Amino acid sequence: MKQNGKINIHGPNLCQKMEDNLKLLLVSPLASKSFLGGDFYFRLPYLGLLKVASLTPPNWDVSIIDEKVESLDLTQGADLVGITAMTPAVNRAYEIADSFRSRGIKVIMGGMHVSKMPDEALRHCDSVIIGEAERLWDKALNDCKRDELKSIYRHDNEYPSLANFPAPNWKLYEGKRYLPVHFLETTRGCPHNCEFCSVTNSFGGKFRNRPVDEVEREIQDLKPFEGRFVLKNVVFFVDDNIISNRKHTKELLSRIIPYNLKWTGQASVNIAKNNEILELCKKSGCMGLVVGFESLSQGNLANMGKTFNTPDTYIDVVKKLHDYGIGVTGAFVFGFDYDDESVFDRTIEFVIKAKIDVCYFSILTPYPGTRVYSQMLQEGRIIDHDWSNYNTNHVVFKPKLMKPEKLLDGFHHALKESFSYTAIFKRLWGNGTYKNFFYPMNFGFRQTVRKTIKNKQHFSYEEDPDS
Ligand code: B12
Ligand code: SF4
Repeated sequence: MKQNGKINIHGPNLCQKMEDNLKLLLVSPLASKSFLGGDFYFRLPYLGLLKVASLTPPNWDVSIIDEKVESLDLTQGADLVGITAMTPAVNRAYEIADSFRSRGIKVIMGGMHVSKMPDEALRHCDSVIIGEAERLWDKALNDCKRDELKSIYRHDNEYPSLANFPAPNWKLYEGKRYLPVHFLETTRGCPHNCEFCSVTNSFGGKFRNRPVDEVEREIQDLKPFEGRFVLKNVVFFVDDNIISNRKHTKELLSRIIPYNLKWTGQASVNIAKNNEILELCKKSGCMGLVVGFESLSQGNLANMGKTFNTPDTYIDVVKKLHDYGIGVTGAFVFGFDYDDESVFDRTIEFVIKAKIDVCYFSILTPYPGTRVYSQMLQEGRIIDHDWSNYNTNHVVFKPKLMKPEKLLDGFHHALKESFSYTAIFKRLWGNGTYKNFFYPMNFGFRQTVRKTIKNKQHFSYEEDPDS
């Protein structure tokens, strides 16, 4: 029973309310210490909650609040609250869950972190959806209406097919002041299971592709952004590797050529070996790709299980992509077991020499569910258990070949040097890639870098006298 928009906690259960529409509030909490958390240049829309909204039956009125772009009123009424959370946002997610539950409102949580730590999450919410919402969410909503919510919903030893699901409704994000980009997904899963990555343990070890017809229909229905944006029809393919299944990729890229998109996505270094795909990328409007170089050390790459990456060929990979007008966001991680203090200068030198369009540096972070997490727990190397610091710009573990402070300082040094004005111009000058995309992106990163360094982490771990 609603009174002045607030829920009366002693009111009828949801089953009795079924004649009215029910109110579902979906929340994406802010990871305030995250490099890509609330910063203006990285106000990107969250596809996961749009997918959950699209799976919700029409007798629910759905709204989404993303704390990155708007504030959340914790006193508002709702019949059910759904909260997502990556690890660095989960503490805030728990605060929000506690607050709604204290007023008798049921809370369901989903997403990467709680899927790995359901027992922890159940201390703050009524129910956890483990893994993908598809084929679980409708069951949970039905149970909720009958007041029979289970604590855990999970898939039985399988991952759902990605066919025949409704497209996200982007109207839910209208007026939210996001950067003008639509997120779109064509694949889930990855067989490589790199030691630091959450993808294989969350989405499985096989690439699952969405039917190309459905992706094309989704693209057809996207409305270009209004306003004074230079690029109005930008799509980010969130797939971890746009060339996961070459046949699917070729068909998809051929089909999207007529839609005049400008798109970005992520790909493995192997894309440089496939001229046909590179040509299709160019023709279909690819502005740039995030490429996971990860490390310049073969030892690190062997440890993490990414042996198809060979540092000797990295410069040629970048050059090849540039030949097709495709910019390269080079992703590197610092703090692996073979990294000593020389890794930072070597990487700075490399990104300038290779003319990487944007440098995306991270500090190795042991996310729950990953191999590196189990290994570090077992070796007693984790020094910080505060999830809000698991944001790839804090050091939460003891590196093998340097002190945690040195890893942090080196990371800041690499960011500062790679985003100095001189370095930005040296990296971008003459690349032939989209200037009106990569210059603003670099200046945006530069500002975020300065903020990250200013809000520097302070260490409070105790030094082990034997180490
Ligand atoms: C696009 C992307 C981004 C974008 C956009 C983020 C966003 N808010 O969407 C940007 C670049 C901003 C970004 C930032 C970061 N990211 Co990111 N990102 C991704 C990426 C590549 C795709 C996300 C996506 O859209 N997936 C597709 C959707 C449909 O899946 P989903 O979100 O998981 O949602 C499904 C289920 O999880 C579930 N679900 C999710 N939420 C909920 C909620 C409810 C109520 C229910 C019922 C179900 C449910 O249902 C959905 C449909 O099945 C993933 C990798 C991946 N493959 O997922 C990494 C990934 C999620 N990111 C990761 C990380 C670490 C980060 C950063 C910390 C990096 C950084 N250096 O700062 C920041 C954190 C930002 C923040 N929280 O504020 C990690 C997360 C690990 C973890 N344990 O949390 C991932 C998995 C990458 C990895 N390789 O490990 N990221
Ligand atoms: S880092 Fe890339 S290749 Fe490795 S498991 Fe994650 S998605 Fe797959």
